[in-house]
Amino acid sequence: MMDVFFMERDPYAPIRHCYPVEKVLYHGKSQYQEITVFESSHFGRVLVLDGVAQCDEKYEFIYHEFMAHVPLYAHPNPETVLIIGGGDGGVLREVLKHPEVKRAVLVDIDKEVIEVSKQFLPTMACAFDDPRAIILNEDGYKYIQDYENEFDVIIVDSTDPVGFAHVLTTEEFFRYVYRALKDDGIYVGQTESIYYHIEMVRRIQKALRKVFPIVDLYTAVIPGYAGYWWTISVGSKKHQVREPSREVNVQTKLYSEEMHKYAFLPKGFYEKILSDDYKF
Ligand code: AG3
Repeated sequence: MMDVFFMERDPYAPIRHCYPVEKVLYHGKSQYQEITVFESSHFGRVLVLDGVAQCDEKYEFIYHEFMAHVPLYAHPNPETVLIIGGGDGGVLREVLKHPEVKRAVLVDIDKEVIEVSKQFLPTMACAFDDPRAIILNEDGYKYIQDYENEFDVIIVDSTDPVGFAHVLTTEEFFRYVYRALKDDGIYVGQTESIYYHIEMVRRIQKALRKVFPIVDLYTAVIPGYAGYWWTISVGSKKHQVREPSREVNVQTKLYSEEMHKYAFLPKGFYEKILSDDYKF
């Protein structure tokens, strides 16, 4: 038997992950990107967009739990949540675990990612039919420009900031996010790894600091993403974000009150790595 591997193409990482492929379940091209789902022995099913692994069945819970529960627990009463991207449904599943959430709008530009996820990644794409979910296939950058004082939490679960996702990490976009949030709203977005993508982390953090009074950075170790030590950036209008503001009671595998606090970088180290002079 021949061993078949998939080599991913993270555009910025100096290394490429190779996944053993048992079976390709889907491969197609949408209007926006190439979409692949394959089965891999250790990881289960892996979703790949334009050659970059987005999530795998084994470890997706780490990323999705931290993307959703950190802002939702930092907020005292998150009723209205906007997810930009997130077409696999993983963040939506976690967001809707909060009974406080009355409405979760998911805006993913690519309908086919949602369709493929529903068909091949049912453990992630399991909340699309929740009556509180509103699913739109629109450009998130344009969508957000129509809203003011609307959302308690905005989560940007995008692909890497290259190509059409780049605009979702710019100061202009963060100004729209700020306006679309209520006056105590919280934004989070995935912002790449500390080791391999530090220049991107710095650029995005600087842009956020021009817009939000409270900016922070937390991390989670994601085995499927090159660089592993993955960052999530926060912009908050009013609330501190380093600790949950309510009792943690949703069912999770890794997220907890303790892990929420642990996820944030010590303040001294955080400031140090944001300086352009700091080299690993
Ligand atoms: N979205 C962010 C994935 C980033 C992966 N980047 C990389 N491996 N270079 C994930 C979507 C999951 N809902």
